[in-house]
Amino acid sequence: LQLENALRLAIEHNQLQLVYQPQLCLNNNKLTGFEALLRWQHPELGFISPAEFIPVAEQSGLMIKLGEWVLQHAIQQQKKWFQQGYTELVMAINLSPVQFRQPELLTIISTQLELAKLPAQCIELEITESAMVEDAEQAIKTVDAIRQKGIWIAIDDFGTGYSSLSYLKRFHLNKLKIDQSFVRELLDSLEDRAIVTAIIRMAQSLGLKTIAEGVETAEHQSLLQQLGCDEIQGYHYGRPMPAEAATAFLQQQI
Ligand code: G
Ligand code: G
Ligand code: MN
Ligand code: NA
Repeated sequence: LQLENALRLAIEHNQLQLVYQPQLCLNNNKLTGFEALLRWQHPELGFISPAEFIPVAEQSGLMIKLGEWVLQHAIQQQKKWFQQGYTELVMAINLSPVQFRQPELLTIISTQLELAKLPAQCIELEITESAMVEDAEQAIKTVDAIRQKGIWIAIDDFGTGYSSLSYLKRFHLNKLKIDQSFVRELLDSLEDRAIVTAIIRMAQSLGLKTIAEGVETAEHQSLLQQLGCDEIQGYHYGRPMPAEAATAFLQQQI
């Protein structure tokens, strides 16, 4: 409850921050965009991880407000970059299951995009498998409505949820984000290599893009490239960084 109240105040008083982690295309070695990630530095409690406060937000009903805050700020940042001429960049935004099931979701996103005068292709939504298992019929409709708008959908933490693979057929998705738990020991573990290889092959056959997360070394990157993975994200290419640092990172690209 203490954390819940603190979070409510933090949202009201703008104490939250978004950081941006770059994503790299392995086919042309170019930056494709950034993932927006929440950060919370509490004046007394110190740094609190989203892994800790997102579940609190989900359980307390704060997630809708927090999710709107994230959408608004990520899209406003994207607008700045778009106006600076980075018109091909994509901003990946995490959606919690509660947000995904919110009936007003598409209206909120459309309004934010219109306010920022951004085309829908400028953002991509990351949802987890767990968002799709409950009420699959409704979830398919939501995914289709998002896709209809021209917004891409990536499945976050792919391979770690409890859902069956049948949803890959039923949902019209764009991208699988291979969870970092499979990437971490990719060089040493035959099992992880087999799993990652299989995910990439399956995605290719289904016409889905792949991005591997948690890529921490050049060796990981080069193996993923050999395996046919489309994109990577991780400390090797770039850490999550505040907007100013992300802008500097952008400007260093050739
Ligand atoms: O950035 P970090 O690894 O600390 O994030 C931990 C977890 O919090 C990840 O699972 C990430 O998806 C989640 N997370 C970070 N930012 C957001 C956000 O804006 N919305 C949602 N729903 N989850 C987020
Ligand atoms: O939304 P998602 O569950 O994908 O969250 C990604 C999380 O992984 C973020 O919290 C981010 O800080 C973290 N992260 C990003 N790159 C790396 C990495 O190379 N190694 C590790 N251990 N964590 C990473
Ligand atoms: Mn994510
Ligand atoms: Na993930």
